[in-house]
Parts: sequence; C-alpha cells; structure tokens
Amino acid sequence: MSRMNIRRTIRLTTPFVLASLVFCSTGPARVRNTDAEPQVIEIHGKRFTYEPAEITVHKGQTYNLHLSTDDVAHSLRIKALSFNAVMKPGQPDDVLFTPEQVGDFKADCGVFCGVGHTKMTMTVHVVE
Ligand SMILES: [Cu+2]
Repeated sequence: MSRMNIRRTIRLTTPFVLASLVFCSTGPARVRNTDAEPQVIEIHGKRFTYEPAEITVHKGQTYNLHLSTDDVAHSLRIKALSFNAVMKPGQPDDVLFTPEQVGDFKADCGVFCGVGHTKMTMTVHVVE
C-alpha cells in the first residue's frame, strides 16, 4: 500500500473508529448503572417476628431494605453495625444498608412493642 493510500485509509476510517469508541464507551456504562441499583430486600416486622427470619448479604454492597409493618411500630436494629431503622405501621419505607463487616449479626427490635419484644430478632449473615 502506498503512503497516499494509507493516509486516505486513515482519513476515511477515523470517523468510524471514533464513532465505535463512543458507542462502545456508552454501552457498558449503561450496564454498570443498572448493576449499581441496590438489590431490594423486603423485611416485614410483626409482633414478635421478622419475615424473613434471616438474610444473607455481601460486605460492601448496598441494599435497599424495604421495611414494613402493619400492627405496631417496630424497628430493625443491628447494634454491631450501627444500624437502626424504625418501621411504622402502614408506612413502608426504603432504607439503604451497606454492611462493612463480615460475620453473623443479631438484629432486634429497637422499639418496645409488647411482652414478646425482647424475643423479636433476626439474623443477618454478611459474607465476602
Ligand atoms: Cu419491639
């Protein structure tokens, strides 16, 4: 290929290469944003249990805890992880939760809700 043909080839292909780069760079970014959406975990509190009674989450990952209750006020409290979110009857709430420590943690209710209040617990497993 002559020098002139090479220049012509470069001049003709450059816009397509740049367009491809733009297309490729926006494609994965969209996927990344979708992946960044926190996973939703539904937790329902009622005298004197949580449903589910245990959850498993990954360290450093952010979750959207969808908390709800219908009877009286409760909370989801994980003392070891400095987390406490009040659950009000009839007012479901979304709370972001990012565990930063691996282990099995006890969650309990931080709002007195009756005679079985101290037995209202669940387990949060945080894994790598
Ligand atoms: Cu309680």
